[in-house]
Amino acid sequence: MGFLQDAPRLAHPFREDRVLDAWLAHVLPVDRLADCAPDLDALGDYALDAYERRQRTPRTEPVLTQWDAWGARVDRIALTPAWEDGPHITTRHAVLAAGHGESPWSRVEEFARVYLYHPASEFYCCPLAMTDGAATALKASGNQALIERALPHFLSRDAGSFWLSGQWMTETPGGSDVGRTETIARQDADGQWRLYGRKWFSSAVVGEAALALARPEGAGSGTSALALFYVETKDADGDWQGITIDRLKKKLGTHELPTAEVHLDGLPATPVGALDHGVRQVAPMLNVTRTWNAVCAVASMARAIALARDYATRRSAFGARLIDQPLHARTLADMQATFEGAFSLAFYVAELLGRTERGLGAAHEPALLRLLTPLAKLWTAKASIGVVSEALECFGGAGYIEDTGLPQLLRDAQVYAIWEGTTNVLSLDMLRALGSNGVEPLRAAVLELLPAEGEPRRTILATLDSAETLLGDVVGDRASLEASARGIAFTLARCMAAALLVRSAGWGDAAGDPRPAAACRRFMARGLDRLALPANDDDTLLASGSPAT
Ligand code: MFK
Repeated sequence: MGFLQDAPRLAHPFREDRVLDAWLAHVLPVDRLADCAPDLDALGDYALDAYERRQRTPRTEPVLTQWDAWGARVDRIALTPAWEDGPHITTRHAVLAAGHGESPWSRVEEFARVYLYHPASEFYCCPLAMTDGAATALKASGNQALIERALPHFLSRDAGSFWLSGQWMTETPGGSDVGRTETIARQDADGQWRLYGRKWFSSAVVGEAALALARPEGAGSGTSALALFYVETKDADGDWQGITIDRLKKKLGTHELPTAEVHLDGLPATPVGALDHGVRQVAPMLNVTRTWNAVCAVASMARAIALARDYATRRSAFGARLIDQPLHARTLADMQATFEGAFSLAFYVAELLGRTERGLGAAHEPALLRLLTPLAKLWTAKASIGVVSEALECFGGAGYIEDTGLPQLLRDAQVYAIWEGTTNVLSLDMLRALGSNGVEPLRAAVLELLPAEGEPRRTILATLDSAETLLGDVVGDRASLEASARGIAFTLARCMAAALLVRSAGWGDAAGDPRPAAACRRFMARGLDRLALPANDDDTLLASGSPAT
């Protein structure tokens, strides 16, 4: 046997993550950190074990069995081992329960757990996110009967009583345009609401409950006429009630996640609130799942970089280890700087969410949270795809080989930019969120984070000014405003991330660690301004696929 390449090894995801470590040390009081550290350490152990197990065992996927041997319709889904583990590991370490405690740090403590667990979860984090979102939306609804019925299950610390919830919105006519929902809600003779229709992407069909949008029979068209319903998927005997599973989706990635197409035929349903404005009622759920999306995107980046960094110390080419080669080191440094910016923004949103939910934030923080949630979601998703793709390249040909487990990272990362709203839909949501306050809440947050003078402050504020000027120029012309939205979104996200990196650089300097300041310098050196041109005729000309005339 000739030369054999050492495989990359994964460092302990909790004990050896300096970025998470520094953030926790600065945003959590000492006693809160001491309380949650054992859970974080255990989730890091779990992730490490799962990674090592994955190197030895072949992947499995969920399997749907629609009929039993005797012809009965059963719609049973066999899950992967990691999914079977999901309820046990997440309730034992209070992943969801942590987020719904009384303290302003609850969300910080929750999302640190999510970050560590996600890369091992095989996307069990997807229905977990929706369960968290459902708990949040039910609390916001004030529907006491549903809160008492569902929340003890959703937030349980015991796998035996834990329930997952879905978020059933997507239908064939409306993925983004949910206002085109065709599912009908009809009251039967006993006054029980029942749902009839087809949900086209159900990522938590194995869940015990769901929040579903439907149009009450006779209601008008469009978004405002939709109602939000709470449903339970099985009856008291454990049989599906008014649900058939048509098939599991074949997807680019997230293969372990049993995404289903389902038919609803008389599924009993309870209105969450008034029988209209269902999207408004489900919005707290969307904003929570979008925060999960951002944290999970960042977790995928962390995993890809950790493997690429380790591999760079084991692989030599042209007489030197990769890590000692200037261009490879620069590539890793760029990935790390992007990751640190994305981490800072995603976790700042978690900080804000915890404070705001408990009414403890500064006056500008609710509007800031509303604005930063779509920005964090859309920008971390795109950053994750870029960083994970670059990480695969760091392995050369091995990065393209299935049984290294690396290609799966890239396939899975692609989903972050699509589900929970595409980059463009989230950019338009940013316009909605800018509302009457514009960029002022973001400017206030940036000013709070930055020292009174210095180059980062000048650059960040000048870039914010440019974004504001462009917004002012296009605000009266809807086409130009929409065409500019993505560029404005990326620019605002980068400004906020840069200000947070300045804060981390200060923490690093105080601790004698020069790396956070280096990440800040590198991030800013890659520029903050991503402003695009206003809409112009070239968009229409170039987007058209018509034959040349
Ligand atoms: C491991 C990773 C974790 C994450 C996993 C999660 C996986 C989940 C898989 C899925 O379910 S993917 C499906 C997700 N689908 C979407 O995200 C839908 C994308 N479309 C949108 O986001 C649209 O913007 C939306 C359907 C929400 C609204 O479009 P419309 O029909 O143009 O609604 P409109 O009239 O602008 O808004 C209706 C109301 O909702 C308004 O309030 P009012 O009634 O008071 O005027 C809006 O202000 C409000 N609203 C909309 N988005 C909001 C919001 N309020 C707060 N926050 C928001 N984000």
